[in-house]
Amino acid sequence: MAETAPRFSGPKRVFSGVQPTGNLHLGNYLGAIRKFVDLQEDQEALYCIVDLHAITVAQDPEALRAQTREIAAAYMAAGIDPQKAIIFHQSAVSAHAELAWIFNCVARMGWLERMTQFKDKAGKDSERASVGLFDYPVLMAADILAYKATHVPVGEDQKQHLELARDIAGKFNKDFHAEDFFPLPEPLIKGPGARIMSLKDGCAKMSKSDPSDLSRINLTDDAAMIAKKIKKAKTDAEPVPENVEGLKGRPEVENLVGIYSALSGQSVEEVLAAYGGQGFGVFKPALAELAVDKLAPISEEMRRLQNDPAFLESQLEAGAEKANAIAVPILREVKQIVGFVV
Ligand code: AQP
Repeated sequence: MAETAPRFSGPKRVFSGVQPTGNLHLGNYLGAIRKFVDLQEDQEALYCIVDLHAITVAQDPEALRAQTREIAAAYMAAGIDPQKAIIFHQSAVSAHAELAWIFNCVARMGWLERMTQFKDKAGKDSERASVGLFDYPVLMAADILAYKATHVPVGEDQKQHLELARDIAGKFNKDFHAEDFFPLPEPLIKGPGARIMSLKDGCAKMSKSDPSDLSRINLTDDAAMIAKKIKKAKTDAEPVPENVEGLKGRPEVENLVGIYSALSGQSVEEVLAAYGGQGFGVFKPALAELAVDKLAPISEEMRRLQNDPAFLESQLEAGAEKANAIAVPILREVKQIVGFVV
């Protein structure tokens, strides 16, 4: 479905977001936030805290506000510099919701019915899921295209939603004879950490909503908790394999080796060369030490920043002003193209 040859001639611009739904974990960090930090250096980048997405499932209002500040703290603690990248919360820029409505009238029901994340999240009781949860990918397309963003760093789980955003952009351009008005945004998924799995089940992704806290490493976990979770992580009776072939059929082991690789910057082959043939009694403590080494400075800085909610909110407000300055003129053009009186 997605068109492949973007001829969009606007600037390269990065957009991505994280939901303020609590339990920010290692998968969110390695799959998304860490990439955000690298990308802020070379081009304009907007990093959103997608609170409109968060309310597609029930949220406690006070917790939602605190979690929004928590993501802002995590962004900055991980190394996103608000002087280089725009950090803001989605509900502060009304263009997201306005453009989503217009895109609702562009996207087709059949496209949304194919989205696997809705099926996973709504489960068997999809009749009782919110309309917002079903419509989530359309809002995501609006998030990206409200800024004519060209590149979107996300984890593997968002691939299908990105394809839908490309389809919506392409259909809008075609339906309104506005050739190349919207770019067809490129997903930036590849690289270590694109799909971190649960510590309890190597076939399920590490997730905020997993009822077992032992399934994930939270960015707020202290050193003792990280060590405990890695010690209790599911493995098998065999030692660490000596080559990549030996990871086949051992998803939990593959996940732990992948986490070591993503955190250390070593290739999987290098990790296996160092630990192949050794038991998990050796590998797990080494992984725990590495994880603590990389994550402790982030969680410490997050705690420090979270003690100053006024500072975090002032950063979000300043970011929202910059985001609005980009989105408002784009939305005005969209309204003109669609035929609204502007
Ligand atoms: N396990 C993961 N491995 C790699 N990347 C991941 N991401 C999420 N889980 C993994 C990426 O993190 C970014 C922010 O995700 P989100 O907050 O929008 O929510 P999500 O994708 O729904 O992630 P969760 O944490 O798993 O939440 P629940 O439990 O609600 O489904 C995205 O770029 C995502 O790809």
